[in-house]
Amino acid sequence: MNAHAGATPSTVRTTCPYCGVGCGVLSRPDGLGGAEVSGDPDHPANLGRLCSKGSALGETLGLETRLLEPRLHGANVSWSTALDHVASELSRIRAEHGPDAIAFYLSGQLLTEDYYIANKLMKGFIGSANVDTNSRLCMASTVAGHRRAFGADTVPGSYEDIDEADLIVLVGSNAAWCHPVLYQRMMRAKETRGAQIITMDPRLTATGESSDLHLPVAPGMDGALFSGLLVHLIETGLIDSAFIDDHTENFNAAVTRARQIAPDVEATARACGLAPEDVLDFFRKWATTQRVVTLTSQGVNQSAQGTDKVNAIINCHLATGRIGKPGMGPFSLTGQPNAMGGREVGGLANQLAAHMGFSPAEVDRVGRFWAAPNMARKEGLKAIDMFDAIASGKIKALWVMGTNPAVSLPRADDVRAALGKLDLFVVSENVASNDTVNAGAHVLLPAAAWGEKDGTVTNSERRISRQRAFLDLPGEARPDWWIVREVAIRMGFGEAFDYDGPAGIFAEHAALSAFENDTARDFDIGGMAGLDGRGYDALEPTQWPAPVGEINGRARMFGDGRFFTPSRRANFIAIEPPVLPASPDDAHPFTLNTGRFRDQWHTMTRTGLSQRLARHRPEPTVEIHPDDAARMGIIDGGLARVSTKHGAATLRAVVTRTLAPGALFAPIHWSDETAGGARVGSLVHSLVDPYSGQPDSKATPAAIEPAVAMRGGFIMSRRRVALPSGCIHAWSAIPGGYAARLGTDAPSGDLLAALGVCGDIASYRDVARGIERFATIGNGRLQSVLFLGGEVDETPWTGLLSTWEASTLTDAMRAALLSGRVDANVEATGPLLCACFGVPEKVVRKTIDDGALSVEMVGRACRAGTNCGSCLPEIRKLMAATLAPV
Ligand SMILES: Nc1nc2c(c(=O)[nH]1)N[C@H]1C(S)=C(S)[C@@H](COP(=O)(O)OP(=O)(O)OC[C@H]3O[C@@H](n4cnc5c(=O)[nH]c(N)nc54)[C@H](O)[C@@H]3O)O[C@H]1N2
Ligand SMILES: Nc1nc2c(c(=O)[nH]1)N[C@H]1C(S)=C(S)[C@@H](COP(=O)(O)OP(=O)(O)OC[C@H]3O[C@@H](n4cnc5c(=O)[nH]c(N)nc54)[C@H](O)[C@@H]3O)O[C@H]1N2
Ligand code: SF4
Ligand SMILES: [Mo]
Repeated sequence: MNAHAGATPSTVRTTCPYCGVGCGVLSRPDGLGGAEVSGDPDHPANLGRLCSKGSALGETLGLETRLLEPRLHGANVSWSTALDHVASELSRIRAEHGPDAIAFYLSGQLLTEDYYIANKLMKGFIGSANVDTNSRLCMASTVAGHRRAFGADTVPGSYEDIDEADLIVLVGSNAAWCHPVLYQRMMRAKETRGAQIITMDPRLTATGESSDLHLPVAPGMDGALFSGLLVHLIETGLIDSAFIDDHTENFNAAVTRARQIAPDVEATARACGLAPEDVLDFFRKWATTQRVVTLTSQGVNQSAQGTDKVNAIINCHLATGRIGKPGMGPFSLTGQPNAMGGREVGGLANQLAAHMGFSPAEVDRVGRFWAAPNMARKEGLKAIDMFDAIASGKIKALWVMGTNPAVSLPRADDVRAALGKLDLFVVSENVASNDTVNAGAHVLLPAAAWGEKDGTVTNSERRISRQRAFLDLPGEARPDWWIVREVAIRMGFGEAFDYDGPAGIFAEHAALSAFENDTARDFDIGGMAGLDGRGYDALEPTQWPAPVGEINGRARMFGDGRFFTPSRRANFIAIEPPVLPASPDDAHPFTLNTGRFRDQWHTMTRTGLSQRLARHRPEPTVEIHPDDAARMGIIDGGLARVSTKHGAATLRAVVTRTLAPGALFAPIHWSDETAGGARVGSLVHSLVDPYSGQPDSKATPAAIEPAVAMRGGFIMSRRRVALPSGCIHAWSAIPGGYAARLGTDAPSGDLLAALGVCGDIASYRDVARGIERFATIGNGRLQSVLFLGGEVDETPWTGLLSTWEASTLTDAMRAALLSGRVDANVEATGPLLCACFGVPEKVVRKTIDDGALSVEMVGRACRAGTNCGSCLPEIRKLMAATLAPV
C-alpha cells in the first residue's frame, strides 16, 4: 500500500523529519533496523533532492541512545504503571490546585495527529490552555503578524512562486544552511532565469555569499529598512492605489508611522548601519520588480520587534498589491517539519484548534464539536511565562513532548533549575538522556521515532504530507498519540479519545476545520475529512485549503483580494519605532547572536549520531571580528569564555570578518549531553516581543575573554560519557564511538574514572613535556583513549582511527599506540566540506589550486558538491577567495 510505483515493494514514501522545506524521502529498510534513504523524485517540495542532513538520515536510526522502556523515578516500569501514575497525578493536581496548575510543552516535531490529541486533552478536558510549544521560540511572531495583517495565520504563497520570482529577498534567513533544498531552487532561478537575490543579515553567511547584494543590517533594525522602503514606494509612485483602496485598511496610519521611522534613504541607512547607496539599490530593485518574494526566518521572528518586522514587510507587499499572484508575496520559511501543523491544531497557548481563537463563539464552537466538558475559556501561558510559573511554583505539573527546553529556551540554566521544582515532571522522548530528561524528570515515556510512526506534517507552503513507518517499534516505544490517548482514558475521558490510529484523529481534525466554517476561516481541509484508512495511507502531498469539493488543495491564497478579517480587507500596521531591547554596556559590551550550523539539527539528538555530519563543524565556536579579537587578546582557534547576565560558555574562537565589530555569533546545538561548557542557551536573555511573546534570541548583551590556558588533548570512547565539570570538549561521532578534543585542568585520574575504564590500561608519561597517554584494551580491542598534552589539531584522533576500528589489536598496533607515532601515512583531514562524499575542505582547496575554475570542475575532480549540493555555497566561497585577483 505504501509502495511507490516503480520502486521495490519494500520502499516506503515518507517525509524528512528535519526542516520545514518538507522534502519527500524514499526509505528502503535493510531488515536489520537500518534503512537507505534517498529523495522522492515525485514529491513536489524537493523533486528527488535531499540536503546533507536528509541524506544522512540512515546514520541516525541506531538504538544505542534510545529510550526503550517507560521509567518512573529512574526504574523501568510497565506501561500501565507509568500511565496510571501520570493520569492519577494529573487528576490529583487538577483537583487540588485547578487545571491551570498543569501545563503541556509541545513541539513542531510532533506529527499533526499527536499534536491535535494533546491539545484536545488539555484545552477541552483538563480545562486549561496552558499548552505551548517550541514554536513560540520559532514561528510565533509570524503567526501574530499574519493574524494582524490577514485576520488569519495564512501563508499566502507556494514554492512555485520562488521559481517564478525575478527578485528573491531573504530577511534574517540563512537558507543555504537551514533550508538547503529550497535554497537550491532559488539558485536555479538565479542561474536559469537571472533572478536577483538580496539578503539582509548582520552576518555574511553562506546565503549572503551567493547573493547579488548583502545588506548587513544592524541587529533588530529590519523594521526601519522596510519602513524606508514603504516611504520610497510612495515617493516614487510605485504603489498599487487600486489594490490599497479596494482590499486594505489603515494605509495612512502605517505610512505616517513609516515616515517618522525612516523618512528617506539617508535616515534609513543611518538607522540600519548601512551604506546609503546599498539601501537605494535595494529600494530601487524591490520597487521596480513586480515579481518579488520576500522570505523571512529567525532574524525576523526571534526578535523583540519580530511581529512588527513581519508586518513592515507585509505592508510593502500590500502597498504594491504583490500578494496572491504568481511569483510574488511575503513568505515565512518555517523551521521545524511540522511547525505549520502545530499552528493548525492550536498548539500555541493563545490559539484554539483549526486556527480559531478564544472568542466566546469560538470556544463554544470547539467545545460543542469535541463535546468537551471543561473547555478552557481564556488563553494560556506562553512559553517564557509558563517556565516562570514553573519556577514560582504556580504550575506544578509539566508534560514535555518532543522538545528539549533545558537547552533551547532562553536562560536555559534557570529553566533547568525550575524543572527541578515540579511535583510531576513527565517527558515523552526518543532518547534516554538529554539535558531535559536529566533535569529531574519523574516519568519518562518512550516515544516512537521517525521511521517508526505514522501521521502527517505540513511544510512551509501549506503542504500536508504523510510520514510513514518503515521500521518496527523498538522495545516498548509507542507513538505519541497512543501515549496521550492512554492517559486521557485513565483520566476518565475515554469516550472522546476512542481513536484506533492516526487516520481517525486526522479525520476528526479535518472535520473540525470545516465545522461551521463557511469560508470564514482560512484553514479548511474538510475535503479530507472523509478519508478512510486506505485513503489516508495513500494521501498524496496536498496544499491546504482543501475544502469539501476541492480535495487537491490550493497553491495560492488571497488571489481574489479577500482576506479573513471581519471586513475581508487586509490591515496595514503602523509599527513601533525599532529599538534593541537591551543595549550593550560596560560589563557586556558585545551583542551575542545565535543560530545554526549546516550539518547539525537543534540539540543534536539525531544528527549528533552521524559521523559524516560531525565533520563539517566538529565543535561549538564563537565568531568574533578581528579588531575585537585583537583588542580582547583572543586568537583564532583558541578558547574564549562568553558570558552574559544569565550564564557562560567556553567555545573555540573563530576570528572572521563575516560579522561586524561588536558582534558575536554562537551555534545553538551543543548541550551538556554532547559537550562540556557549551550550553549557549544559558547565555540568552528572555526578553520577548510584546505581540507574539517570542523571545529575542539574536541580540543578548555579552562579554568575551580568552579562556585561561588549560591542558589540551583528546579522548576516544565507545560511548558518550559525562566528563568532570570544567572540562571543555564536544563529542564527535566516529566509527564505533565518539571522540573529543579536550581543554581541561582535571587530573588524568578523574578523566579515566569518567571514562569508566574496564580492561587493561596501557599508559605512557613524559613528565618533562607534560604528556600523558592512556589506552584501555578490552576483548582485544581499544575501549578508550586519553591523550593529554602536546600539539593538538581539530581532529587529533584521525591518526588513531584504524587502530580504533581494528577488531583485534596487532602487536605492532599496541607498540605504536602510545608512542605518538600514530599511522604516519594518515594525515589529519581537518573539517569536511562535502558531507555526502566525505571530501575535506583542504582537498577542495587543492582542487581549486590545481586549476578547477568552476564548481562543476571541482565536482568532476573530487566529487564534492555533486550529490545533495548543500556545500555548493562554501565551494563557491572558496573559489571566490582563491581566484580573486591579488
Ligand atoms: N542545519 C539546520 N537547519 C535547520 C535547523 C537546524 O537546527 N539546523 N533548524 C530549523 C529550524 S527549527 C529553524 S527555525 C530554521 C531557522 O533558519 P534560519 O532563520 O535561517 O537560521 P538562524 O541561523 O537561526 O538565523 C538566521 C539568520 O538570522 C540572522 N539575524 C540575526 N539577527 C538579525 C536581525 O536583526 N535581522 C536580520 N535580518 N537577520 C538577523 C543571523 O545572523 C542568522 O544568520 O532552520 C531550520 N533548519
Ligand atoms: N538561542 C537560541 N535558542 C533557540 C533558537 C535560536 O536560534 N537561538 N531557536 C529556537 C527554535 S527556532 C527552535 S525550533 C528550538 C528547537 O529546540 P528543541 O525543540 O528543544 O530542539 P530539538 O533538539 O529538536 O528537541 C527535540 C527533542 O524531541 C525528541 N524527539 C524527536 N522526535 C520526537 C517524537 O516524535 N516524539 C517525541 N516524544 N520526542 C521526539 C528529540 O529526541 C529531542 O530531544 O530552539 C529554539 N531555541
Ligand atoms: S532541506 Fe534537508 S533538512 Fe530540510 S526537509 Fe529537505 S532534506 Fe530535510
Ligand atoms: Mo525553529
